[in-house]
Amino acid sequence: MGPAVPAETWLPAYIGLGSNLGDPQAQLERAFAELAELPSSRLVARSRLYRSPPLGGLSQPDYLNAVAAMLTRLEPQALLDALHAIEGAHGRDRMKARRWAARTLDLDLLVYGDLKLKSAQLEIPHPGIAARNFVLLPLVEVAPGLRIPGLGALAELAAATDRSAVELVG
Ligand code: A4P
Ligand code: MG
Repeated sequence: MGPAVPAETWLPAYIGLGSNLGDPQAQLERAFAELAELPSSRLVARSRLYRSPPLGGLSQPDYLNAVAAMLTRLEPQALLDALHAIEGAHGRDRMKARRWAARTLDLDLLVYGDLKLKSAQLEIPHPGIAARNFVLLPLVEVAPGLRIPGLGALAELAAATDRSAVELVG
């Protein structure tokens, strides 16, 4: 008998995309195409694009944000490494950039299956989700029934979030 065929465990993962430099709309379009090419992964759905002023009151251009729904067989750290590689291909230099500085492309791993994880490299769910309308609105678009580990029903969080500063771009 040959070796046992490993069970195919495809898990849903949600990626937050953000850009406020170098033609953000083009950056996000390219990032979606690159996410669709990730190994052992499928791009299942993509949200529309949302424009909002920078969080944190820094003087920098407005952001465009979106969310990608994936199915993946990659482990969380391997998926994050792949996201960092895509960021790098968009000219983002993590060594030089200051935290919360303007960026050509930021990819955050928002949710990975039912996983709750907190290590030095990776926190899942991403700690910013509940406080960020520019994450909640595109996320609920692609995953209206999602329950976020530790946070509960996404639809309730999205319904309660302030929409005033977020503009749907399309
Ligand atoms: N890291 C840990 N957990 C995760 C995760 N779940 N997903 C670590 C992605 N990365 C995670 O991230 C810093 C470190 O977080 C990484 O080394 C990774 O191992 P980073 O992307 O290098 O730094 P950053 O993005 O500058 O910091 P941070 O805290 O991730 O900032 P955010 O939360 O990404 O915020 N305003 C608007 N309107 N829209 C935005 O998208 N984004 C930011 C950046 C600020 N203001 C914004 C927006
Ligand atoms: Mg980030």
